[in-house]
Order: sequence, then C-alpha cells, then structure tokens
Amino acid sequence: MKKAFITGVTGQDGSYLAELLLTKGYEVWGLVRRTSVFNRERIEHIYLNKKNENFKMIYGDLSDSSNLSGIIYELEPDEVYNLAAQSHVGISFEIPEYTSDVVGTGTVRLLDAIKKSKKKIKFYQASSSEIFGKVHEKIQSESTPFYPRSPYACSKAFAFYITRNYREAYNLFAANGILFNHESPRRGENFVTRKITLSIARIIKGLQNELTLGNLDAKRDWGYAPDYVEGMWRMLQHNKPDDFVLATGETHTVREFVEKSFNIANIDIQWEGKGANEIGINKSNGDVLVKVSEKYFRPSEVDILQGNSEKAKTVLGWENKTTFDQLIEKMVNADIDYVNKYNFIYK
Ligand code: NAP
Ligand code: G4F
Repeated sequence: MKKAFITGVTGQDGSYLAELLLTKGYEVWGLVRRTSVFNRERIEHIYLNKKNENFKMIYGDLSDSSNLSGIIYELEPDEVYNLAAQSHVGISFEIPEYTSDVVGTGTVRLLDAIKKSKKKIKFYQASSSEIFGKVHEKIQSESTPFYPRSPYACSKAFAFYITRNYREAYNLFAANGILFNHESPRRGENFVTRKITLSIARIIKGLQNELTLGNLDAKRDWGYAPDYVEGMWRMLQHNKPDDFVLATGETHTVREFVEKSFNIANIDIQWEGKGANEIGINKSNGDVLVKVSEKYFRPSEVDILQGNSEKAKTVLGWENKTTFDQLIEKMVNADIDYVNKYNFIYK
C-alpha cells in the first residue's frame, strides 16, 4: 500500500486529493494545524466514515522545520503533496512576511526534510499561474517567463525554483504543478467565485441585499478542482519529474462569472456606471444587486490569465473535463442547497 502525506489537507484541493488517493488504495496522512475552532468541514465526511481507516491526521505547520522533518522521518511516505499555503493573493499584501515564510521557506523546509530521508520520496509542489502575473505571452505555458505581482506570487515563484533546484542538485523526484485557478463548492468563501455564488444564494433567500466586489474586468482561466487533483497525482506517477501547466485554455471576466451565476437563479443583470461607481441592476425590478468597492482592488493586479496545458495532455494524458458553465452551475446550486439547509456537508 502506497503512503501519501498531504500538507493543506483541510483546504479545497487537499480534501479532494485525499478522497482521490483513498479511492486508489493509498494510506493518506494529512497535516492539520492546531486551531482554536475546528476547521475540518472539508474532510469531516472522510474521517468520520469508518470505511476510511486509511486516512490519518497529524499535527504540524509549514513554519516548523523540526516538526516537518520529524514527520518525514517517522512516516517515510512514498509521495508528498505540498498544498499548504496562505493562498489568498489579496491578503498576501497585508501579511507579506508570513506569506513568504509559509509559501516560500515552508517549501524548502519540506524539501530539505525529504532530501535527508533514506527513502526515495516523490514530491509535488502546488505552484500557481499567479507566477505569470503581468503576462509576457497571451497564453501561458511552461516556457512563459515569470512576472509575479504580489507577495504570494513572489513566494510561489521562489518555491517553484527551489523545487526545480532540489530536483537538479539532489536528484529528487520533485514536480511543479503550475495550476490555473480551480474552484468548487469547497472553495474558500473569500475567493471571488465562491463569494459570488454564496452571495447569490443568500440574496435569493433574502439574507443579503447586495454583492460588493473589486475588479470586475480581471480575467481568469477557471477550472474545477476535482479535475485538477487528478493531474497532481498523474505528475507523480510519470516516469520522470517535470513541471506541468494545468488549465482549461479559456479565459473569462469576473463580470461574466457574475452574470452567468445570476442567470442560474433566473436573474438578468444590467450594468450601469464605470469603475468604482459601477453597479449591477436586476433588469426585472431595478434592484441594485452588485456594487464595486475600491477596498477589493489590489495594489498590483493580474489582469488576465489563460493557460496552455498541451504538455500535460500529451505527456500525462490529463485533460480538463468540466466546462465554465458546468462549474458555475455546480457552485450556484451547491450554495443554494447550503443556504437552504445550513447544516451543509461538503460534497
Ligand atoms: P486553501 O483552500 O486556501 O487551503 C490551504 C491549506 O493550507 C489549508 O489546509 C490550510 O490550513 C493550510 N495552511 C495554511 N497555512 C499553513 C501553515 N502555516 N502550515 C500548514 N498548513 C497551512 O487552498 P487551495 O485552493 O486548496 O490550494 C491548494 C494549494 O494550491 C495552495 O498552495 C495554493 O496556493 C495552490 N494553488 C491553488 C490554486 C487554486 O485555484 N485553488 C491555483 C494554483 C495554486 P487551515 O485550514 O488550517 O487554514
Ligand atoms: O478569486 P481570487 O481571489 O483568485 P486569484 O487572485 O486569482 O488567486 C487564486 O488563484 C491563483 C491561481 O492563479 C492561486 F494561486 C491562488 O492561491 C488563488 O487560489 O481573485 C480572482 C480575481 C482577481 O483579479 C481579483 O482582483 O478576481 C478579482 N476580484 C474582484 N472582486 C476579487 C473580488 N477577488 C476577491 N478575492 N474578492 C473580490 O471581491
């Protein structure tokens, strides 16, 4: 039985990856942090199910090298997936030093513990399309130069290079997955897609009046998280370590995401005004449902991301499965259920 160790198991991707690896017969160990309030909603359905006796949790933190090296020494996993991060780009401007420590130095801490292990351990690094930032090419691939635009993206760029460096210097099986945005009903509530779908569910239930956003013109390549964790696993099953882009190949504005999400709830949005004064109105009754606030603008923005995952298709046989419209439908419907039931269990 293969043993996997996942950092960030309580996060969106960690929870889907744990499910995937359990179905493939792995013993899965997830790193969890001590928190004053339990934050394990995304993995509750896994560890409360007696059938998942191969799922185990272990306390730790990416800021604690002695803890990480102790875990690698004790567990001797076959595969390590480093998904832990302060992953919010906007918030990284508020806490740049912490973000660099966890996202950047945290990756070296883990790589170094793996380097010292007697076992040949495969390592997956959760790299990000944010490293392309102020893009040098219209469509970004593994060969596109980096131009990071936030403390988060600068830290991910460092983590990318240190992963590649450990691969070349110490012959580690270390792979970077350069993943474009991927979403799901388990997405954190302060990322733009989930903020939109949850707000719409609350608006139609009468629990919220309006949705306030930042840059409506930003464009992203949005996929569906369960499709992407399959790609992470494939990278570690390949016969040699390498770097791969996972993306849908399409790009859409935040504005489009808002319009399509409201459409699922049979509401048509009409836009009026410009910049911070722009509003989105319910066409049928004139209610203001969307506002813009400069509070959500970033000091330096990534205007557009659009990925080319041809290499992952050719080498790994990985392809995006879920369309933009299907993703929106899944998220809006899940949030409508969530708000209706309240005692929502992540699916
Ligand atoms: P997420 O939902 O924000 O989850 C982040 C995870 O990291 C959580 O389990 C969190 O634990 C953990 N974590 C944060 N700080 C930590 C620390 N100091 N020590 C240990 N664990 C810590 O992120 P995600 O969307 O699943 O993304 C997974 C990874 O992929 C992240 O590295 C992210 O930067 C990267 N990525 C994501 C996307 C995307 O679109 N989702 C795209 C490209 C790359 P708590 O639950 O305790 O906070
Ligand atoms: O949903 P976002 O916060 O995601 P962002 O910044 O693209 O980062 C996510 O994807 C990266 C991969 O490219 C990951 F590496 C990273 O960890 C994270 O998962 O923002 C998307 C866009 C931005 O341009 C932002 O300015 O939406 C814009 N936006 C507009 N209004 C907003 C809002 N973003 C947020 N979070 N909240 C708003 O109200």
